[in-house]
Amino acid sequence: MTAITIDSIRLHRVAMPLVEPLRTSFGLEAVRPVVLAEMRAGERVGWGECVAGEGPGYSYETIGTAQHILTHYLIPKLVGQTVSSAAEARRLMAGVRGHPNAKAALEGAIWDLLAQARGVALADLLWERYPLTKPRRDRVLVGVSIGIQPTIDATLAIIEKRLAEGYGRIKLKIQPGWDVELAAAVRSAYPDICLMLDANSAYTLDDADHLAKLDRFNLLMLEQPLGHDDIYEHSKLQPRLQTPICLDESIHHANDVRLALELKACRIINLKPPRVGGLDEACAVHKVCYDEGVPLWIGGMLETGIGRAQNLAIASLPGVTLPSDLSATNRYYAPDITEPPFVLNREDSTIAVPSGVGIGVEVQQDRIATFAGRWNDYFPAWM
Ligand code: SMG
Ligand code: MG
Repeated sequence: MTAITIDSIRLHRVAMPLVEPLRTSFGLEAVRPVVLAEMRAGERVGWGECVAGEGPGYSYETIGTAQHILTHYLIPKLVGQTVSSAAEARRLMAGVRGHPNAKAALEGAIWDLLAQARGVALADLLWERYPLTKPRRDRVLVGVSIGIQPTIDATLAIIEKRLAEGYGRIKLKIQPGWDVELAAAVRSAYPDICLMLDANSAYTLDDADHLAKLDRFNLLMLEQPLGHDDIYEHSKLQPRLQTPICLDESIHHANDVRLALELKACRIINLKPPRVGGLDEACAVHKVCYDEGVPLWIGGMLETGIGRAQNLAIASLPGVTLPSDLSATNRYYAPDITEPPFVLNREDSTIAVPSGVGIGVEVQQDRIATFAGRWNDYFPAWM
């Protein structure tokens, strides 16, 4: 087994302005605060990304908690250690409860280093984690996520633009007051597109009859309608809907998937590696879905090229059967901090999985310096 010795870990804080801000039921993201982990092992450098937001809107983690936990608890546990698998690194970090986004940033850098040490692409290393009989893919099916807009006409205009770019699956963010009418307008303009909705926990079980009105729009799925940490009430909602429920926020590890399936709380799983604590647990979630034949896709957190390369690698696994929230670089950042940019293959709505060793993209240190210089303009409270 190839081992790496972690010599140093340095955090970089970058403020990344989004090309197109994303409004969800929990708030507006216009500039993403990103904490990057640069991990050195001998001559090699591995990179990881922390996706925690500025505030605790999507999950309880924030850029403040992530920096605190990384600096004072996680990094000291890893520096100087020799590991031959991400699972070993996880065991070293296990004394820290929770904080999956912070852990995932470090684990991502470890996977990058392990893949480099083996001389393979990250996607190949992930494929080897559990026995899988089917091969991995070289390109993955992707869709695009569209935030809450001021008007339905504005939404229709963005959908038009995204379809013209070649995206074959459209996801719309919804919230109470911005749901049935929106879906009806979009369906009447586009009767055949692959369409799904994401509520980011904006409803309660009392809204079940209202949510059932969405059934007539032939939606691919309805993502996380109820509580951000709930599985039980989703199991009460799913039988009242024809539309498949997909759980996002509520899934923190493979056993949450097992529980959700046992309770029939959903029919589809959204897997975000940072939400489950990193790529190792992400492989475990993938394995459950692969074995059980449960439809699975990879969610996005507006990652830079570092996190996106890692998400593409896991999206290449054979159990990922639905389009993932992995859009082209130009939908997020101009420029991004990695090269080359990810481009959409418009003929089949796919993006190529990086084939180089490690994460397979080149991190641009000069751009990190530029975006780090903008941190104080946007996030002065988080020095
Ligand atoms: O990375 O393309 C992307 C964003 C996809 O809509 C997206 N993610 O709940 O699934 C989700 C949201 C969370 C984004 S908040 C940063
Ligand atoms: Mg979601």
